[in-house]
Amino acid sequence: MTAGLSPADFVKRLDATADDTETLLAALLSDEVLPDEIARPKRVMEAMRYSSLGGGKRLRPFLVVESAAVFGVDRKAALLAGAALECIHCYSLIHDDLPAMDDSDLRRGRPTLHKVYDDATAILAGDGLLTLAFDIVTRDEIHRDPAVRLNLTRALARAAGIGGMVGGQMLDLAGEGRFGDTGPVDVARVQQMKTGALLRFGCISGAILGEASADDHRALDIFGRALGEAFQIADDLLDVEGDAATLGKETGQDAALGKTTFVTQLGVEGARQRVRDLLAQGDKALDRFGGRADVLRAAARFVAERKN
Ligand code: GRG
Repeated sequence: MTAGLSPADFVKRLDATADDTETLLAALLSDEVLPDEIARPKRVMEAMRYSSLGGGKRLRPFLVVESAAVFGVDRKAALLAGAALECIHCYSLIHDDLPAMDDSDLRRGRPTLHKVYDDATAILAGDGLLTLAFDIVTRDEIHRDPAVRLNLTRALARAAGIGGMVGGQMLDLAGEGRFGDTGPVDVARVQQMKTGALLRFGCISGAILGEASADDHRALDIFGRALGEAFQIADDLLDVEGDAATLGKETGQDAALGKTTFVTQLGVEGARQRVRDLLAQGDKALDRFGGRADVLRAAARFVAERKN
């Protein structure tokens, strides 16, 4: 763990942001109809709350809040941007669990949404969370300057969309051979898009909200990419070595699907070494921020060493 922040202090900070995010999401997902909305149907609202509340590490909101803290951004604004990012993350998990995608029964230690409701409700709950995210990032409370809100909105769209998470999911499905032989899988590229793009957004969002210099923005970009890859390698390692009860989802799924992962490519020891290299890369990028980036450094270690 990084000097200046004990593991216990890090967990306290992570938990505090998770609690604040939970409260905020509960308010954003209330049944109260907003101006220009017509009605919020009970079933879709309940489904959205089922998948967004009461679970998850809230790592992405934490990255938004802590990258924003580097630039002294108002915590309330950062939490709101973090809640938007978490909405997109939760939507991606709902859709990923559907029979047409990964067909998973368990998520965050509970039955998946389509098992509790049905496929149609799960698709609509995911769609609802995705669109709500874009409602949130355009709100005045995010930043007084509409140009900053626009930058944030565009960055979020690019992270979540065809050139980011959605595109990565498409490449991942193709890599499973679902659409015939589409050639060798570029694991690093798939994961950079599918999982890395949202994590990277979490790290650069602070620079956007803080109207950081181009060099500071670039440093967080490098850190965010390293953290994203480390997260995915840790995920691949957990699929091989993790414990289903701690993880809250089935393990061994990659092997069952015959998937190419960082672990199949690098081996377990090679994957661990790559994580160490990525942590060093991330630390180096953060050097310019000194102690202001201690929490981000600790976050990268948490991501690499996580057990769930
Ligand atoms: C359906 C468009 C679409 C995309 C799905 C991200 C994704 C793309 C699918 C998730 C599949 C998966 C389990 C990927 C591994 C990495 C990952 C996103 C793990 C879950 O993230 P955590 O560990 O989860 O941050 P919590 O529950 O803590 O929020």
